Amino acid sequence: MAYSSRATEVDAVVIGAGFSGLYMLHRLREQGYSTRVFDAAKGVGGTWYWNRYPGARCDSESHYYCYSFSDEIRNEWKWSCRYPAQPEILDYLNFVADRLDLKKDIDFNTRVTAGTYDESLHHWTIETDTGESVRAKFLITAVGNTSAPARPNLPGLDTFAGKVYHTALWPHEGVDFTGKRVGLIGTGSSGIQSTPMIAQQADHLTVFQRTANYSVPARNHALTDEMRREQNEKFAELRALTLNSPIGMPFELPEKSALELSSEERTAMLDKLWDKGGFRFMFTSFTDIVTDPAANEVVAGYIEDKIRSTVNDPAKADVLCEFNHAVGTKRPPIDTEYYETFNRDNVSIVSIRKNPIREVTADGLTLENGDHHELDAIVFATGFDTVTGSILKLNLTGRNGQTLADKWKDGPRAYLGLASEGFPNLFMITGPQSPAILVNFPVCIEKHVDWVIDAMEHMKRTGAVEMEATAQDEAAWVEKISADVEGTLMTSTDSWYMNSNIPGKPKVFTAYFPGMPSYSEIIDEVAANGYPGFNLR
Ligand code: N01
Repeated sequence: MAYSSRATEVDAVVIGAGFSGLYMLHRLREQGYSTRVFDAAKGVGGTWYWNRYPGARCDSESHYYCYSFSDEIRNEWKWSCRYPAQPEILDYLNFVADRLDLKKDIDFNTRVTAGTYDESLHHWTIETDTGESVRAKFLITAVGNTSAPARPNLPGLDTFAGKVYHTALWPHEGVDFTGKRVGLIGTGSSGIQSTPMIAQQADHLTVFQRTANYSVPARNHALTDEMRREQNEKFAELRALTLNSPIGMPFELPEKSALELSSEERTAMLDKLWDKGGFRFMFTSFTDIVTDPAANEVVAGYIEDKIRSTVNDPAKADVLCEFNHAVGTKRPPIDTEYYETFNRDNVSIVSIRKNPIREVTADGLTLENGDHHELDAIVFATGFDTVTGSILKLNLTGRNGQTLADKWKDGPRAYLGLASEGFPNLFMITGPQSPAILVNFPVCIEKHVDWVIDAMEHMKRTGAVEMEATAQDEAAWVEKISADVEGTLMTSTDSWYMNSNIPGKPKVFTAYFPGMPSYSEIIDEVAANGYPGFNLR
């Protein structure tokens, strides 16, 4: 089929132009598939397009939070620092899109509103909010896992006279909080990153905390030419470590249980990693943090001591240490001066765990016990309808008129985290029940995109027009997802990993837990053996 960015019949439609969608488009074009890409945003970037809140920066380090597929791109791009801020990552994705000339094939400002599979014609019909209807043999979702912002429905919010913001829908022109009394709700990664920045500007910042989090210092720093040269020279070695790592980061794996070491040895290990900063603290210290409650307590206790020695006011420290879950069972936040910020006179912390917000009034928030906080602005750092939210919003209907929403009403069902029975020729990049949310995203993205391309090429070679997961293999995969995480501490916490951050969502673990290397082995073997678990027709 001749390639046309305006064709209404194409080989593939890709939804999303972030890290996943851009690489997917590049590979599809390389293999000669006519493709259209839709994105609701005005530009590329996905999560990095929308999340422009003050302090937004990557928690993974720049030299591995990027594409690996092109030596040229890697050599041409220079990261400024260890953890780049959102504008720099957005610049990088624009650079990649321009370098590969991808933008001409992306329809921006266009939201996909529905997708329906026609089983007699073996194609998907994709509808958009611009009134277009496009037919495609393949539908590929590249919509991310944290891309449907969630805001609690607080009574009275519409009566609030001040400004209301959500971290994931931040105004592009920025916000000036000078002279304002700001209330920030939520202490996940977004709240923890934005707190120090808002505090520097606002007249007063009140952080409303439902769950105390365990944050570790990032220790961001500029990269010198020497550091960049070393990272480049060691690329092959670091890539090997990355591919061998459960979380897709070039870290040496931990070797010992926290309980095998003496108290002095444990502290020395944690001190070293605390000083180094970032995810290494959680992922390279001990083997058993999320499997053994005693090991978990060692790490949680260490962080609590750090918080208490950082925060001068013991009452504030008490609130910040009001832990109710095991460390590592929610996505670990990485911060820059988060706890230090509570030493400022213009910053307070309010626990809303047992004393929740009762209502919003014209001039602020009132808690259940009647305490009232006068505010000029409210910032929701309350996260997302994670993992399934953005996929379900696409209104997909598969064979026999079954909707994905109906099929997934008790939780996602996605064979290998890539496909779902009843929805032929639908592939989900970083889909539910893959390891994506527990892994450095670009690693999982590149693996998924390459796997999907191989599957499409296999279909081309064998003359198959339809590829669909079998109900039986999908059921076994869904069972495996739960079985793999059973007995760990991960299931003991309400978290977005457990699908339980949004009221009403079924509480199920949403990721493949054993890590990226074993997952890659499984999906590679499926490909090598002619795609068992799929019906190819
Ligand atoms: O969202 P979250 P996020 N009343 O869901 C609270 C990625 N990310 O945007 O824990 C009061 O983690 C909620 O409380 P609780 C990263 O993967 C990456 O911060 O549910 N509070 C929690 O404190 C991350 O994990 C980066 O009790 C309410 C907070 O809001 C994911 O995105 C940066 C509430 C939500 O935390 C999501 O992070 C930022 C309510 N009704 C994000 N509802 C980088 O790598 C929710 N909360 C840089």
